[in-house]
Amino acid sequence: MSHNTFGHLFRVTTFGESHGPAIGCVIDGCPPGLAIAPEDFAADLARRATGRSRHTSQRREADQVEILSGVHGGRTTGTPVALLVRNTDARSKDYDDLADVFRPGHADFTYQAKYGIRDHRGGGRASARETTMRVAAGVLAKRLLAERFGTVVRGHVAQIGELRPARFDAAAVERNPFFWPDPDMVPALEAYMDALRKSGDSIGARVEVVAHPVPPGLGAPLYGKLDAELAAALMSINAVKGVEIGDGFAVVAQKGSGHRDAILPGGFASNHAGGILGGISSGQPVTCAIALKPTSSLRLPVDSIDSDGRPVSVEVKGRHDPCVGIRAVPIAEAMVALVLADQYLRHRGQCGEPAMERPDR
Ligand code: EPS
Repeated sequence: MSHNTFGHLFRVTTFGESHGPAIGCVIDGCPPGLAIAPEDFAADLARRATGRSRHTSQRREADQVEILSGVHGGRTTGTPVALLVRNTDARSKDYDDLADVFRPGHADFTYQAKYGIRDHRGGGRASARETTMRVAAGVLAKRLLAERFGTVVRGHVAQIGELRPARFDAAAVERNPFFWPDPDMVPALEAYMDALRKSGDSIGARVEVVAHPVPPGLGAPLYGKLDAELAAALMSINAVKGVEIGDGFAVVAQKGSGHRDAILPGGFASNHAGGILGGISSGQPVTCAIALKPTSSLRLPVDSIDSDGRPVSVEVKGRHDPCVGIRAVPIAEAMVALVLADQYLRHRGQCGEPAMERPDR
C-alpha cells in the first residue's frame, strides 16, 4: 500500500529523501543481456541535474550512479538492478525554520495530514530529488526500446510563461540550458529568466515528448490503455498539473472530420491521435505534453499556518528552480520510456514480439 513501485513487468521501486544519505532504485524485471555501465547514466542524469546552469537550483550534486546488483560483465543479468546515488550537497539548516510550518503549494500539509510525521528537510520524499532515480531507471528502459525497436524518446520545452518557440530546430534543443528548440530566442529567454530570478518569483512551463518508432500493439483496450498509463506516469512527476496525448485539449475545438487520422496504403495521413488509438499504439509517433506549475518555494512572503494552526508568514530560503519545467524534460522522457518498456514486456507476454512493419507516419 505504500506505492513506491511503478510498472508491472519492468518494475521500478525508488527510495530515499532529498536530505538523507542517498537515493536509489531497484529495477526488477529488466531483461538480461542489456549492455550497461555506470557511465551510461551520466548524460541523462546531467541533463536533469541541478547546478548545471544559473537558471536552475544551485545545489551541486555529482549524481554519480553506483550499480549495486543485477549487472555482471557490463550486462544486465535478469536479477534486480539496484542503483544508488549519494546526496552530498544537502543544506538542511535552510529548512530549520520550516520544520513545523506548511509551505503553501508544497506537500507539507498533505504529508502531515496523511502520515502524522514527515522529513521536512528539502521536502523529504516529496522533493524533485527523487526524480534522479526515475531518470536512471529510464536509461535502462530507453536502452531496451532502442535495442529492440530503434526507439528514440526525446523531449523539449515548448513554452515558458507566455513564451513559445517560433520554430522547431531539433538540433538546437540540447545546445541551450532551456531545452528550447528555437535558438534565436535563447537570448530573450536568458533575459526573461534572469529578471524572473531577480524578482524572486517563478514560472510554469510546457514540456513535449515524442517516442518514435514505437511498434503497433502496445497497450490494452480497457484497463491497461497506453495513454492512461502515460497520463498517470507523467502526472506522477512533481509539479505536473496537466497531461495531453496527441492534440490533447485542442480537440475541444476540433471537428471529427479534421481530427480523425485518415489511413492510406502508405500510412496515416496525420497524427492528431498522438500514436494511440483505443489505448493501443498505432505505430505512429507517440506524442505527449505536460504542464508544470511554477515552483512554490519563493523568497516572497506568503501566508500559511504552523502545525498548531497559528498564522505565520513563510519566506523560503535556499536554492530553488525558478522554472522546474526546464529540468523536467529528461524526467518526462524517462517516464514515457518506462511505460513503453513495461507495455512492451506485457505485450510480449500475451501476444509475442510486436511486429514493426506498419504505417509509421
Ligand atoms: C527541491 C529543492 C532544492 C533542489 C532540489 C529539489 O533542494 P534543496 O532545497 O535541498 O537545495 O535543489 O532538487 C535537487 C536536489 C535535484 O537533484 O533535483 C525541491 O523542493 O523539490
